[in-house]
Amino acid sequence: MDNASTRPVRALARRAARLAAVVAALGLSAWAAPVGAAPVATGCVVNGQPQPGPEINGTNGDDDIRCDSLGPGDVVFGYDGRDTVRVTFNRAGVVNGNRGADTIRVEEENTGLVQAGDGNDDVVASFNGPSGRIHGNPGDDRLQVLLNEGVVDGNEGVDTCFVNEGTVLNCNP
Ligand SMILES: [Ca+2]
Ligand SMILES: [Ca+2]
Ligand SMILES: [Ca+2]
Repeated sequence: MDNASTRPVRALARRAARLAAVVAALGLSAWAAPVGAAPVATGCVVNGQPQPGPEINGTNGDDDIRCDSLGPGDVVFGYDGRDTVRVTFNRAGVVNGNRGADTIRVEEENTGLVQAGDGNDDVVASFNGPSGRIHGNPGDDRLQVLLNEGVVDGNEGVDTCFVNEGTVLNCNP
């Protein structure tokens, strides 16, 4: 059991080292965005077309939405359909899957709000920070967070949550 319990810690240490390397590569400017700064959505692409933000809009069909980073005031809308939304860093932005069975990935860090919306959604986040909020909303959702310091809420439906730390609400089991 001891070996098993130390394994995630080592994985997290590796991830932290990788995260530090990414932050260093970014020159810290986006990392230390001042309060009240303009939206800083970067690298957002919807179905192959770049979108500048602060609103990143999908369609009522099945969309593929990617963003390198979201900042305060940036909002992603998947709308209807089975959307795939992948965000590397969500720094106080908002990600909405809206209706449909959506797949949402926050690959490095979430300090904003993720709302999967109606439907049976699949959400994975590596790190959910103290201000991070991840909501499954109605439907039978699958929520997975490797390191949670914020809130993960399955809301209505039979939700399956893989979350070890932090606040975990409305998950079964
Ligand atoms: Ca859509
Ligand atoms: Ca959707
Ligand atoms: Ca849902």
